[in-house]
Amino acid sequence: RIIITGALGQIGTELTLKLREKYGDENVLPTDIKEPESDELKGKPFEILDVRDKTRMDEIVEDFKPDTIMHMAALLSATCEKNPQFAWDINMGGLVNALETARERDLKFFTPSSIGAFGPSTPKENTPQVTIQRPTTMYGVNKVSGELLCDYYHEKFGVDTRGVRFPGLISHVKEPGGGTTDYAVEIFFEAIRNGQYTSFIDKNTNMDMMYMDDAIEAIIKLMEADASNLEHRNAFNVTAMSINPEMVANEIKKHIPDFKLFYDVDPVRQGIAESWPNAIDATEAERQWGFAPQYDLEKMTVTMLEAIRNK
Ligand code: VAH
Repeated sequence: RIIITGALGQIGTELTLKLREKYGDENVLPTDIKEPESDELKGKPFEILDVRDKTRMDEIVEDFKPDTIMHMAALLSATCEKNPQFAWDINMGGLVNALETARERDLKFFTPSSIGAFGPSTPKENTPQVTIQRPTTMYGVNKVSGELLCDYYHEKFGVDTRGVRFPGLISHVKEPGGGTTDYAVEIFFEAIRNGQYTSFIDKNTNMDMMYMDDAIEAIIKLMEADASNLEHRNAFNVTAMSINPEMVANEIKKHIPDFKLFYDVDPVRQGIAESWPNAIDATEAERQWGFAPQYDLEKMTVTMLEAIRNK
């Protein structure tokens, strides 16, 4: 039985749908700070929860009696730079409450880290699983602190904590909000709606990305992996492709030949992007728990354009 925080977020939405399908509606309790709007989430078990409210978290967990908590509630990189103190409050306050709940009730624990946990002094190509992590964004400080705290809860209290460092995630069910990699989602929606897109990230900026189906599969695969195989825990490098705006535009043009890509670079998000790796190495995740993404840029583009057309 799984409780999810941040269940209305970009990952949380599809994670909820997939887990319900896999384990049954009655075994999955999505929570978030507001009621669901989409029909798919309405009418089934759901609870309002602000992850800063430990008392409420305890009440919900006492009632639902999960064996696993998937802590997805967090603010993304660009949002964190706008209000770093609030970001610390949500991202770290929420994480501590979720970890304490897992410790007190012996729950299995998942929370995502990010390529944002790396900084300018991290090797940019084939970024190793174990390497220097001195991020220069509040989001990155939250993510690297979160990784260390999750490892601490495992070593000190025996909590079964597991995590992945997600790249930019591309989805059409729920669009992201406040991320640096959001250009790679917006470009597909704009291509269908307007036949053009103005990118806030510059043309030769390479970042790791992954299609959402591969991200959800990775979470499930990691959580079902035999703990004795895990030499790392928080958090595994995972990625499916390293791309830049020009590469996405060229792939879109195979389907929409007149598509036009323009640039209006946002210095804040460009600065964040340039502090991150260009391409990380996911071989440890592949080796230790069988991580195997199915979508490359070509397949993701076909899938995104078709899904958005049908929306
Ligand atoms: C962000 N989508 O842009 C998130 C993610 C690696 C990027 O952490 O902040």
